[in-house]
Amino acid sequence: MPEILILNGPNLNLLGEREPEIYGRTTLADIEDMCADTAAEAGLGVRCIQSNHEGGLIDAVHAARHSTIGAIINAGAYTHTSLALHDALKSYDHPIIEVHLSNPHAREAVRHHSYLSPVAAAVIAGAGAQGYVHAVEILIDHLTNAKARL
Ligand code: CA2
Repeated sequence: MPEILILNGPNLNLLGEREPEIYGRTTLADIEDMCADTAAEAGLGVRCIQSNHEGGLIDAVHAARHSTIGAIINAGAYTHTSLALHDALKSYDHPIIEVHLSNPHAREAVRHHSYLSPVAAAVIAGAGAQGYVHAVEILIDHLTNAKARL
């Protein structure tokens, strides 16, 4: 079964435990299950990886280059700092959907720039956990209609 990469960055393992007023009460395991259910409807599997380390995220992207067909990424705070993750994603030749639980543009100025957005086919922000499900749907649409869009 073809797989999509669901990649989550630093501190997102704490979802549901801390700061529910910003990030909601849904755990990362719940989000991964929701993504798996939506992907399965399209005959796709998911590979879910969370890392608190920049290099761990980069290694996950490299490992997925030839074994996944698209990616959903919430790089957490590395979104706003990591040129290295940007470079790794540039070498990933499949559609990427960037997701944020909150809307970084409605928060501090330091969160307004994303190193990921230039390499993303779409960005979803502020839709909470449901944003990941939308991201899977959008990724499936990109994979299905890629030829028609050219
Ligand atoms: O809104 C998002 O999804 C973010 O990517 C979350 C990052 C933040 O740095 C970005 O600006 C926007 C932070 C993730 C922290 O996750 C936590 C989860 C539970 C409790 C505490 C932090």
